Amino acid sequence: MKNIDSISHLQGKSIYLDDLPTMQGTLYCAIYDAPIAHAKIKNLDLSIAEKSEGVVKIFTYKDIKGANQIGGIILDEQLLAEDVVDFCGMPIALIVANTSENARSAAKKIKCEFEALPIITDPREAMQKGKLIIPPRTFKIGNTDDAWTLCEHIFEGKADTNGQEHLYIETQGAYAIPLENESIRIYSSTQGPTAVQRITARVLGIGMHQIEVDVTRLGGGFGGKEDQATTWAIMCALAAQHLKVPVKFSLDRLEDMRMTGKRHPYSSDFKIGLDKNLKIIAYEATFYQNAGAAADLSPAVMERTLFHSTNTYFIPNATCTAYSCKTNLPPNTAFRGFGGPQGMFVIEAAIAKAAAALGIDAYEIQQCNLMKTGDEFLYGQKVESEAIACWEKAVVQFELKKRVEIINNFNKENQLFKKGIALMPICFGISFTKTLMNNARALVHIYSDGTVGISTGAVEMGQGVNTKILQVAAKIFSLNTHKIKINSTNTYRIANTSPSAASATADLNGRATQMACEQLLERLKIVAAEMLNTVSEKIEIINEKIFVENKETEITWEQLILAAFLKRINLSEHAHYATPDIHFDSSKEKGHPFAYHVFGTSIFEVTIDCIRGTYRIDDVRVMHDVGKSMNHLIDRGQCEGGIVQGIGWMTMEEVIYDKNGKLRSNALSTYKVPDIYSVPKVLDVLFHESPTKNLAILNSKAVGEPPIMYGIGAYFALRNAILAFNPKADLAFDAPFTPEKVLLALYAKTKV
Ligand code: LUZ
Ligand code: MOS
Repeated sequence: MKNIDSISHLQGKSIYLDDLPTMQGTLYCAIYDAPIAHAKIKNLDLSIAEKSEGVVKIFTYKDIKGANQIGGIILDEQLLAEDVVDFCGMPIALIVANTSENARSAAKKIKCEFEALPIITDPREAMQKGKLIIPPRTFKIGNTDDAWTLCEHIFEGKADTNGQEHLYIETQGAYAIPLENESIRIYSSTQGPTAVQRITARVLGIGMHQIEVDVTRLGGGFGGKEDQATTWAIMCALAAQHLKVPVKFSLDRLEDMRMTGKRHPYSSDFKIGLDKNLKIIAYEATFYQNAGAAADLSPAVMERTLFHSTNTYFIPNATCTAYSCKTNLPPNTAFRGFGGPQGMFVIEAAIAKAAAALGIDAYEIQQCNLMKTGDEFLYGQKVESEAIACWEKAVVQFELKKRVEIINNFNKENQLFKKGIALMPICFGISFTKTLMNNARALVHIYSDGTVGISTGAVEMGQGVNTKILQVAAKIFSLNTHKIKINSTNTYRIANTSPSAASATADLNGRATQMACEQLLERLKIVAAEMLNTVSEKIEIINEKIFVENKETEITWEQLILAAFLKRINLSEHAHYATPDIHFDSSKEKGHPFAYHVFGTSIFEVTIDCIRGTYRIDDVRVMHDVGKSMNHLIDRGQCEGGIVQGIGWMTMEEVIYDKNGKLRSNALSTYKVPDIYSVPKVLDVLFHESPTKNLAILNSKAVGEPPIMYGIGAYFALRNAILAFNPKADLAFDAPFTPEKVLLALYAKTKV
């Protein structure tokens, strides 16, 4: 089945926030944001701006009736700065005017004096100065201190990854409409409607029941709208509360890039020990996460780094520690993978370092350390592993041996071009790491004409979740998909939602939908049995026809629904699903936090121009664990998109803040994202089918985040190509591998 949105997307008919018809009298926002990364606000002068054309009102924190506090996990972030700004782009004043243009031009007329304070942009410096968001955490298994003596080879090093701009095509935005009795309806481009509802209520000083958040779809989220869509929704709601008129705000691209947080950059240290058979005996890693100026989701992101710090390898002795470091950058936030990729890069760097020193290929180390079922992660969960199955299938079906031979021959014959190959196995835990978030609800109405309307907590952001939910209902009712509609995500219909995140949205909301539909179906079978003088166990509904003991009857779905309606049978159901059997004890840092894991192996081949440092990602081949895919097109799309986004993070996307905390890569002219030309010539995704014990929706495993981590293979393939040219080069692990860095590495000094 195709994505239900594909035709309307193609025709430009899909409705996004900015497509909503605006009501008469709507006003528009702009933000005056901090031009300096850390400073006391000495004198804020709004007088000229207030007289600017079209300006209705300029709000500061003084206008907030509730709390000036938007922190989600920790209450440490002001909506509008009071006395101090602590990152460039921090909102100070909200300008509301009759047009966006007038609001923005008034913002430029605000004058403010600042008294500069010291600026920290480096996480290690922040850690040394004691600036931490939360106390450090350590996950461990076995005893690394004792294990080093058992190791034949020990290697140490440092590995850094940079941030990543979400670059959702639809920028952040919201539209707030004041209703009677202080209620407000907010249309928001958010992954977390309940987060918007909860925190707007806090800032406005009203109850959550006064706030209706409605989301039709997003033009991309990637984590950037899990927490950080809230700010803009509150800005609109705050103005609507005071002015009693609808207020709208869509950030332009530069505002969005400047004011919102990104993927967390990490700087990390590692130490790895292997025995003579290349088994990893011991591993230590220390992660310094650059959280930015407030917690946002950083503690949870840091936690997932620890969960994924050993990737897909069984390591009997591992100790991993993470620090969430407070710096003067915009608060960094969720981004596809949620800290997992940052953790996985470091163990891959450790393996690459060991392989180079031992004069072998990294895949020899990777292969003999893959987890097998029953092996334990450093957080205590025993794995049901598809790691070896995916790896072996990839090696055979994609003919690794032959490819390595071709590449070796090419490198022997060519001086000015070099090829590199790398394998990247992945393992990603599915479930929110906060156990309490793993639940969802669905509301299913069957209307008296036999059509069906479904509401869930899932937000469609292009990932195809609505299509999957529709498939669930269509399958259970055996109903034509045209008779089913997935409605907007709305906090009046579905309450207390978890954000659409953690790759778990289709699992959680799909299971709730499945439960609601199954309850309705049971009820309908009783009605059908009465109509046909039989018992409900003998009834089946197939393609909108009622069957008794496999024999088709004259009764149609529509007739059955009408009959049920006339009998005053309840044709609506609301179901709640909570993932069973998951738990985590953070006092011991042990438990069983994930419903299951997703596995896979990718093979990357690249070619470098050794004169220019330019390169091509030639071929990418992936064996990806899908369980039993319920929608091949959507799952393939998620894999392809994730892989290209991962390649972008690892090779070309370079978020640059200067020492003063100013974003230099602040536009698409200075920040390069993958385009159609960056897509590898060959991008082969094959699906590996695996058992799932019914924790995935219809046994179709989660697919949203895992593929981004394949992209790490691009980094190591480039590294291998460089080493083919300059075998003794002393190379740092410092992603992204931009052409500049590749060029410098090709001619890097050799080790002494
Ligand atoms: N968001 C979250 C996530 O709040 N918790 C998680 O564990 C998570 N994992 C991945 C992506 N978003
Ligand atoms: Mo996400 S990083 O699943 O919002």
